[in-house]
Amino acid sequence: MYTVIGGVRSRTFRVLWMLEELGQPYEHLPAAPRSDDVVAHNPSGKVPVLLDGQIPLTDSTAILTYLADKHGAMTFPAGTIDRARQDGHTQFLLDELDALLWTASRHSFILPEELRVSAVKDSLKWEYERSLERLEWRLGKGPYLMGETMTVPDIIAAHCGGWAVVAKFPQPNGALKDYFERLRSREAYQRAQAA
Ligand SMILES: N[C@@H](CCC(=O)N[C@@H](CS)C(=O)NCC(=O)O)C(=O)O
Repeated sequence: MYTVIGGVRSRTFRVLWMLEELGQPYEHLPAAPRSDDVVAHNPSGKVPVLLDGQIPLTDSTAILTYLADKHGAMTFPAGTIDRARQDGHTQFLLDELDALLWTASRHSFILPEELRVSAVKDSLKWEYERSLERLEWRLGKGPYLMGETMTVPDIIAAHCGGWAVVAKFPQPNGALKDYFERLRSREAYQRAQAA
């Protein structure tokens, strides 16, 4: 049995969505970052944490990859060219979407107030807009980043897209807007949100 620790309005959502896509049962403990329930399994206090039985796993991308490999879905097999391309999309998203959004969050409400530099958000938004152009190029004809098969990076992309709405970052048009809407309209996405 899996236990997912972390609130739905965090990167924990990625794990909940993946488990819904895989049709795997899980329990959800919506604990706040740095709370005792989180620190007990992850000394950094960060969420998500996935308990596979009693074993804690951390870091959303590692968890998604583990689940996809273990259940043989939402991924191409390790050691294939397709997997290398899939992992390239994942790394791009972490470097060029997730990192920008996370830096903006840190300068909004994570860092001690005296260390926050609000002005940095203008350059992050500018960079994010360029990242969206690159993502559209990577998507090509779609419907998913890896063509007909939905995989791990699609979950990260759609999560970052939703995060960008909350963070008031630039929003995509055209094919990329349709792509995000296609992912958000999935039943598994809706079920994860209801968590
Ligand atoms: N790379 C990690 C980042 C985890 C992370 O920073 N999570 C945030 C919530 S989305 C958190 O717990 N922040 C609390 C903190 O930084 O103290 C992942 O993808 O899981």
